[in-house]
Amino acid sequence: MIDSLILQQGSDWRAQAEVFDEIFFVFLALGTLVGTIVVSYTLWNVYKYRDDGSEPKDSFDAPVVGELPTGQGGPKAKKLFLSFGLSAIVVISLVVYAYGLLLYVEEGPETDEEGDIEILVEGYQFGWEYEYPNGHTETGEMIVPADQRIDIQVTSRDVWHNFGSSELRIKSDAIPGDTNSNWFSVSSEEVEAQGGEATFLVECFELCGSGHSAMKGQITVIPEDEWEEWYEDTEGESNSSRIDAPAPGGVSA
Ligand SMILES: [Cu+2]
Repeated sequence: MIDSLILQQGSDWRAQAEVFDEIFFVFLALGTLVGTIVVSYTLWNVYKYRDDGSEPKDSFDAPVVGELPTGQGGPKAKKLFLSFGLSAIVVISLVVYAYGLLLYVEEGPETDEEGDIEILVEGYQFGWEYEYPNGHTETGEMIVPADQRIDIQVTSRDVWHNFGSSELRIKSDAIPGDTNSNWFSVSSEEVEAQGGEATFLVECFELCGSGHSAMKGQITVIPEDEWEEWYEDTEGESNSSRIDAPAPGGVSA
């Protein structure tokens, strides 16, 4: 199920949403399994050691208050060792597994530097402005190609905002004078599935003023060749407009 979602670009390319969905699924499955075993074992013992009114057998080794169930050999110690060992294996495996995936989310997939697209995201009261490497700016809608790693540098020109898209599982603080890096990537399969243009809602996740709840934007993902055409056109535009006036906005230092 998860394999089919993996991006085609390279075998180790996975969108953040896929990684987080996998972590959620693994924790849910293991939690359900362990929970079922523990509850079943408890109920079985409740039944096995129920008070049926008869006298306790002499061989029954009842637990005593203050007794530590260790180091005495026999079945008790074995059981303790087994449950401790299993718990440790499960917990340590989960930590290593989840931490490895989170490191991947932090750093993002490998790219050849040429293909990297870095977009400056600047929040303001109340909207989002995107600046492309060629200086072109868009307001509200970020247009990006499919099958590419998109790097974003998030900042703000006034107060604290938070740039996020729930569907893409990305979220970054937008703080004046500071930039936060993040990345995302959408496969061409996803773009095709949404009819040649995949759209994702962008919202502000930091209460920033009276227009906060309306501070929405959109990430639009289109096929790579279409995007390149669009991007070349923007280059012409921004070059001519840059001569008339210096580019407004941009990242303030
Ligand atoms: Cu905001």
